[in-house]
Amino acid sequence: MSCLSAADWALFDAQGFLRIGQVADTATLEALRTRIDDIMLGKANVDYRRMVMQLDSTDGVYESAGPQSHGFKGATFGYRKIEQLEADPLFLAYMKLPVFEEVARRFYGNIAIAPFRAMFMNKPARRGTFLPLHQDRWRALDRDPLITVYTALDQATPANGCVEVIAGSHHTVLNPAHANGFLTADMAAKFDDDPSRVQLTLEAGEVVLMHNWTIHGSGVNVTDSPRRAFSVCLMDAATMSRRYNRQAARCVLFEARE
Ligand SMILES: O=C(O)CCC(=O)C(=O)O
Repeated sequence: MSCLSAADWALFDAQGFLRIGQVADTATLEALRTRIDDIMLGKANVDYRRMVMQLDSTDGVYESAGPQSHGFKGATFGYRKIEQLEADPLFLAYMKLPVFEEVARRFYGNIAIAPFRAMFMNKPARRGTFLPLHQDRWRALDRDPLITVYTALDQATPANGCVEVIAGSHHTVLNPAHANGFLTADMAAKFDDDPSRVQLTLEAGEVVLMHNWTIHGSGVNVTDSPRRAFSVCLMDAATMSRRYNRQAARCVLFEARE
């Protein structure tokens, strides 16, 4: 039986994003939060050499966040981003939930589907880095990943730097020349007072499906609690990286079906 209806998909197609509610039970959500905290503190039984870990900026400026590179960078809750969480069994089990396979197959059909990235995004308490408006696309890939499954691990609000999206912006790539889909400052300024700008205030555990071309960004966290999220971008497992001249996938999440 399908978890999502034709009406859900019609709304997704119109908006470029869709809230699908809570997917994990409370215990699973708490386990994911504990696991990511343990990973940040260096206490988790994971291969840290496989994980891309980036420290948050100290001034909120995107360009001054730490390098995005493999390996542990100290026991701190001050990480901005941790990638390759498919290497952690708990996060991997969550990514494999049937509802996410249904979502992935809606975009890719019965082929093998892989995570392009399985990423923790953090706005540490009283910290965070301003994330400028962008679309999730990478010129180095020979085809665009189409769908991201975004799970709020904590409640997300404007005060703690929730994601903002431009509804209906997913039909065109605005700045195809940029390697990572970022808008120019002039392009971004046009959306300052756009009525389609939506702040994604989310409950802890709430899941949002995002078309990869939906323009989005996020602010900083002025509260005393972290705003943690888990974002999984799914792609055709055959996607090639032109930079490395090999398949971009590190693993297959959903095998091709007969
Ligand atoms: O959580 C955030 O602040 C941004 C996440 C994001 O850009 C993404 O998941 O693609």
